[in-house]
Amino acid sequence: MNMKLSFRWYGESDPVTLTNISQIPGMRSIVSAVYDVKPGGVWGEDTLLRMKTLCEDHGLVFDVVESIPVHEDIKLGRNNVDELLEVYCENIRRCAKYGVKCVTYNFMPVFDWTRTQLDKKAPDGSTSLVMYWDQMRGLDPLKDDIHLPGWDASYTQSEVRELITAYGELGEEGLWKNLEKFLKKVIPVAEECGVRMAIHPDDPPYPIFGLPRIITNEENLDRFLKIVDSKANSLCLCTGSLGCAKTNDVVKMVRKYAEMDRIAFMHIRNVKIMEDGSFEETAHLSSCGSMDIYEIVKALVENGFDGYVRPDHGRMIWGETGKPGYGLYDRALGAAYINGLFEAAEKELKK
Ligand code: DNO
Repeated sequence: MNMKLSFRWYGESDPVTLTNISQIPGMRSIVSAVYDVKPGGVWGEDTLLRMKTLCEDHGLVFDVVESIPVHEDIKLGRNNVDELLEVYCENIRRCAKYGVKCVTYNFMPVFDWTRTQLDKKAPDGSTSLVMYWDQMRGLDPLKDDIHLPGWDASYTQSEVRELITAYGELGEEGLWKNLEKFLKKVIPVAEECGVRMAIHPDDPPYPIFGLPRIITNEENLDRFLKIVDSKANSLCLCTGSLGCAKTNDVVKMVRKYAEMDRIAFMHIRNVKIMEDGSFEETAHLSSCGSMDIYEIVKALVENGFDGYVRPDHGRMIWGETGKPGYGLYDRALGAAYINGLFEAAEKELKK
């Protein structure tokens, strides 16, 4: 198989061990990060070396980073942006020095992914992450003291308000401008050290609480890729994130960007979109949600995709407890399914 199968690992405190991961058939790469340094700080080389060695000891390769977080002041274009960009570039160089080939990041204001519940029980007793509009509507972070699950708890409510106001003033075009500045500084460094930067789409791909969101649809992905026309400026195409907007044709997008060789990393997972646009994360199988995962894999295979793939969020099953979306069992089932689809699609293509 050309694609490189990978698994996200949250480091030594992750209840999922490297031994667990190495026993998943076909597993090659570890996707991880340095977790003890805040955004804007320089990553320790000792930590990177330790991760590389630990992975090698388990027959795995630590070659994907998810994420080097982009400091809010870079996204907001504040005074210290040049200094922060220097640090960002230094972190890319350091990752490359220890074998990293792909770095994921996102350009979402304030919050990474947004859900209203992380443990919604399905009839079979499994739990998963969901976003229900009737739980979202009426919430106003400028007025209410809200804490949605998964949000960075290190912000105080007044810091969140200050950030939301600043992004409101910046608007979408302002955010594009700051993204452009980021890319023009960072991509040449990535090119130089053989790293592909892979932007993660906004999750979900539409505005939340009036915050600008720009990595959301085909038109905007085209615009993004044109800012710096280089393989080092690529996508982390997350099927579940793009897929929860009904207007996104994910298969078409995968086909198009794989053909252009601008997908460095695939996050493969399924979501079930409801009537009102709410969504539930489901098992990976096509029949469990709204995505046609086989068509997605075929689009990759038919375009010679040789980048990284990881099963994304799994449900919690078989009594497992741990980080929502990142347990072992359901992601391992996802990996097995993905392996099967790739084998089938590759054999089909050779016929
Ligand atoms: C969610 C992940 C995201 C992703 C970041 C990349 O589980 O896919 O948190 O890691 O958006 O920067």
